[in-house]
Amino acid sequence: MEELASSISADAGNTSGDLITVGFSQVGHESDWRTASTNSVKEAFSQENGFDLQFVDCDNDSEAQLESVRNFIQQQVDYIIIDPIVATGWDTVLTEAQDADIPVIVIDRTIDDSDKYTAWIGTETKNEGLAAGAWLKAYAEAKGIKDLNILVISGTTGSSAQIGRTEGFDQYVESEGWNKLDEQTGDFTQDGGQKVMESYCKSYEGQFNVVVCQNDNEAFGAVDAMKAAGVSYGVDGDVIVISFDACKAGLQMVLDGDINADFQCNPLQGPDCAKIVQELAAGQDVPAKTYMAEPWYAHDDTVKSVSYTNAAGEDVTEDMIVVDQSIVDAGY
Ligand code: GZL
Repeated sequence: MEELASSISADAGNTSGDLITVGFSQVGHESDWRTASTNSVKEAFSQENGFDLQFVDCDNDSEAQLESVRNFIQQQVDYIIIDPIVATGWDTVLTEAQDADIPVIVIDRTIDDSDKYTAWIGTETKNEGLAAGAWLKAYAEAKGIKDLNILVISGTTGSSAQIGRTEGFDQYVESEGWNKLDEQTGDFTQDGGQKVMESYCKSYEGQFNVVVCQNDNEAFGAVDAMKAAGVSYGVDGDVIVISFDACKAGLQMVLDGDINADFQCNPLQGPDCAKIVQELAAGQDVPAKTYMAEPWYAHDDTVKSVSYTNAAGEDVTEDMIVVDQSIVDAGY
């Protein structure tokens, strides 16, 4: 098991007794989004803010992640933060943490087979998929595109982000009768996106006019593969490109017209998570769920807003924000 561990606790001489010790089990380092997520937690859980953070990068390895949580339990940390690589297989180790009286906070992705944790902070990824489907429907209508032949490069299989985005987008595939030619995982990485798109360009040459990448790093790779294969894409091309995350580099590609629309997933859970830990340490009640705000971006205003029924069953209408340089510069 390859575990990249780094303790950023205070240097040796520190009397950590006056610091709250927190173990953070992070998915890995697969994307720009993940880097922003890690930095957000490390900055919020600094020694200056009263924390001794033990950080483990689980390198997208679920076994390593379960072991990192067990190690935190053995170290008797005060709190455990988990961003779960996959949504299932958690109840046993969460029971062990509960038995050890260590509160667990889940950030970003969800755990779907256990409720033995104190709080969750993240985003509703099904809404991201629904908003993308609603945007594509409106965009195709506005452009007079009758037939949509769609290729999907999905995220890490079994992660709540992959499950949610697929579930939401597929609701439109079904209801609109779109032709989804294929869906293969790119594991949320640029290399994964490139490899899948290279294969798609061979297997589906001339048959597709939409590519949905479930994060920006996959889109970076997919665009490189289409360029190499002589396939035109983006606002002036034959293939519509949809992405998720809306990190800085992704927003730049939206501004440049290489990505048509990008649905943000907010990675900056650090401050909210630190606030929850401090409230727990002070014996206060904390919200069980905290949802992060997430805007939707597009290259232009062909579609000014998207209307859909969200994961909570509410009919919503949300603006599409046209990207300009100031938005890119302010990106994470
Ligand atoms: C989303 C997050 C995903 C991002 C990817 O909630 O877990 O993992 O979309 C990241 O960029 O790798």
